Amino acid sequence: MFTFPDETAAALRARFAQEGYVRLPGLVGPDLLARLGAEAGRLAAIGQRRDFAMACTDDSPRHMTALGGHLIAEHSPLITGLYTDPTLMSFLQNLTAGPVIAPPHVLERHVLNILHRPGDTHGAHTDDYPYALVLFIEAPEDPAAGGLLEYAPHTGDLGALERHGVRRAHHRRGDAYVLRADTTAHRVTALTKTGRRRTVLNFAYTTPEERTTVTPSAALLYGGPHQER
Ligand SMILES: O=C(O)CCC(=O)C(=O)O
Ligand SMILES: [Fe+2]
Repeated sequence: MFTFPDETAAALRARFAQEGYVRLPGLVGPDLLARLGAEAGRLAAIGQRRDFAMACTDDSPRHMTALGGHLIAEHSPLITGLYTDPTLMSFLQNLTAGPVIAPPHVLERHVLNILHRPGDTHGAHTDDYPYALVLFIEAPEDPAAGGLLEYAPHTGDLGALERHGVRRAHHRRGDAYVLRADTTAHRVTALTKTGRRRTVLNFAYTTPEERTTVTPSAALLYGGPHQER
């Protein structure tokens, strides 16, 4: 079901600590990818279109169809099962060198983000919880079509994304990555072409020791009623 990188745990852990990011090419096998594609298609119908500027992240833009963890918990045993998959959990614990657990609110645990129109983007932010595992169900093959992850290691300063040294990563369907999401400013570049889609699952995890300050961002993007600005 999952194919983990052919690298030692120590090497991956060192890279994750240094970069706040590790790429997991081809993590999701073809059978699971097909099932997730069908599931995302079904779920998209109950997702909500979001077009607004997020006040608590310097008014960075959100343009996408999004589905929060509460709806996924209600409608997708497949996704909630993957979220706690023992092989995934033990990979994450190895990578982060410590226990990982689900955040307290189901809304934030597993979310589906669908960029499907030119200009669709997930603007600059940090996440509330430390770790994000992002799985690509659909993605443009061509980096010129946008949907690239941009991130700035070891800073929550969103301005760092405008400066020299910002990292940029292209992913294909079936790929995944892990991000140190609370201390790495990040965003997804806008789709540039019609007919391209970028659909990801974001699995959020925290640790037993973590004392998280929950921002309004998840409720604004995934909750309802929506507050347009
Ligand atoms: O789509 C991505 O690659 C990132 C998603 C993200 O940053 C988030 O859902 O918080
Ligand atoms: Fe994020």
